[in-house]
Amino acid sequence: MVATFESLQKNHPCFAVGAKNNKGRIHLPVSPGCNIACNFCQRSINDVDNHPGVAREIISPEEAVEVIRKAIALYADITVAGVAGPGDALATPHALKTFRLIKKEFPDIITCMSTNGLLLLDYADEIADVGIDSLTVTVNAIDPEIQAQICKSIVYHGKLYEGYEAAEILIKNQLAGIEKVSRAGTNVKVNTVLIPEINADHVPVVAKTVAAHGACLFNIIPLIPQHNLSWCSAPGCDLISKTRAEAETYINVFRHCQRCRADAAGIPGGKDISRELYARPVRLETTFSHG
Ligand code: CLF
Ligand code: SF4
Repeated sequence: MVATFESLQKNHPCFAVGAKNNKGRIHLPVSPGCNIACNFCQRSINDVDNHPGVAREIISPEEAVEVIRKAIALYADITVAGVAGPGDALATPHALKTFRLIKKEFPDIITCMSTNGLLLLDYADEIADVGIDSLTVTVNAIDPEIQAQICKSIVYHGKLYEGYEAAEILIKNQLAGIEKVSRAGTNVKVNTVLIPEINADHVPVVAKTVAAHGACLFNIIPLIPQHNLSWCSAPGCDLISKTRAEAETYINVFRHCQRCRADAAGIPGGKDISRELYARPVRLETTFSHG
């Protein structure tokens, strides 16, 4: 039995509609690889950058169980165990394996997975079978012309697709996947990166469309201008507020996003305890991100 939307609003920090609920989450960096190439994504292994796609280390599903045990002992308010990268949670099998172990060891903790949605339709049945409570799908556009400016390419079932063709496949799979997992009872939140020069006017249409496909919550994430989108601007408060208000006519809107690292731990925006849980980085930087 997965958690209800009402219980997530009280117990999941990223489902608090309205005031913060001051619950904590532990991110488990078990997913190193990605199957798409977002133009804003800057992935790396380090302990200083404070944005999605960054972790101190990559851990195994078995190590993740021990990290949760330690995190709960250190910090009683952790209610959610999530996988948010540093790559895509469905691009490698480690996240689903981790959640199966978590369900056995910690049946009361809320399980949360974040994905770009390329493989969501393929894994919808397994996600339902594992009993993941909340799923975040990052949907940055539902128009392939716009999406093609945000994501350069995808690798789907072993084949590389670029530009418009890649965007069409990604959007189709995201929407069909959201519909399928929502129907199966999983709570779906959609994250949309707000990019003033590319999708600002389009974000309300994304909100309307994902709501029609079953998503229950929408989170607008301001762009961090980096990598191939370093030429774009970070949206200002006025644009963020206006876009959130427009989106809210279609779907509940989450307003407390902290653009977390893939190894974040504690209450989002509060004291982070990840330094006490993860080792210092040992691997070299690569390019690439998530929320
Ligand atoms: Fe982590 Fe994401 Fe789950 Fe939350 S974060 S996988 S839904 S438990 Fe939350 Fe962090 Fe924003 Fe993500 S504040 S970046 S929305
Ligand atoms: Fe992959 Fe996420 Fe980076 Fe996009 S933002 S390339 S989905 S890791």
